[in-house]
Formats: sequence, C-alpha cells, structure tokens
Amino acid sequence: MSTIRPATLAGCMLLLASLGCDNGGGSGDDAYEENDTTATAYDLSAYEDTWLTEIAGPGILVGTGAPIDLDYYLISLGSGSNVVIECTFTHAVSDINISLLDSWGVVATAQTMTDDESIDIYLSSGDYYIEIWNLEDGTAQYDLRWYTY
Ligand SMILES: [Ca+2]
Ligand SMILES: [Ca+2]
Ligand SMILES: [Ca+2]
Repeated sequence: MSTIRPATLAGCMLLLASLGCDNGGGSGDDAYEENDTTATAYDLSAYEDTWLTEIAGPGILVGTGAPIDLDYYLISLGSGSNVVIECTFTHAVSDINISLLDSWGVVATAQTMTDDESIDIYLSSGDYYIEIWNLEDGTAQYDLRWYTY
C-alpha cells in the first residue's frame, strides 16, 4: 500500500469537497461557513491586512471522519504582487496547515509541526483560494490574514 503524502491528501480532500462530500460545518463552526469548496470560498479580497477575528470572529475547523471541515477563503488580485498569508493557531490543539490554490490546483503549501503557518509568494493577478485544513477530528480555532507588499 502506498503512502499518501499530505500534499496529495490535501488534493484529494479538495476533490472530495468539490464533489459535495461535507462532514464539516454544523454547530460550533465559524461565521464564514459554508465555505467547504473553492466555489463557496469566503471573499477576503476587501479585507487586506485584517485578521478574521476583526471581521466576524476566528475561523474554526470542525469535523469528524473524512473529509473533515475545509475552510476556503478567496483573494482576488487586480495586479501582480508579493502576498503574505498568515494563519495563527496552537499546534498542540491541532496541526493546522494552509495551502494556496489557483484555478488549476495547489500553488503553495505551508505544513510545519509548530504553531502557525505562513506563505510568502509572488502572485500574478487573478483569483486565489486559501485552504485551511487539518487531518484530525475535533474542533480547532485559528486566525487568518493576508496582505501584499
Ligand atoms: Ca470552518
Ligand atoms: Ca468549512
Ligand atoms: Ca501545521
């Protein structure tokens, strides 16, 4: 049996989410649901350099089984720019990771074993999706912001 690499698993989770499988959401989830697919991503384009907690409270991953809750956020760039995405959380509670996708798939992933994840990347104009994911059951809170420089 082959080992499923996390990046591949994230892609599978994305596929499952796009097929409409949804064990996430529900009670105890955040104010940005339903955002389990790129098509329903919560639009953060107007909230550059603003933490989620300042918009409508923290993000929350809630779920049991697979796929677990996926949270997608849209950023639409009018021009090319360096972009930083920061996600803060407590690793001891949940090993949250973040990926950045465009229309074709994953362009970057931050997947460490410590608190917080961030992506710093140059992006051309267009629509991008921030994917917040973990591989654990339970409830995990996070904060998120993006900004250009
Ligand atoms: Ca959520
Ligand atoms: Ca979600
Ligand atoms: Ca992590």
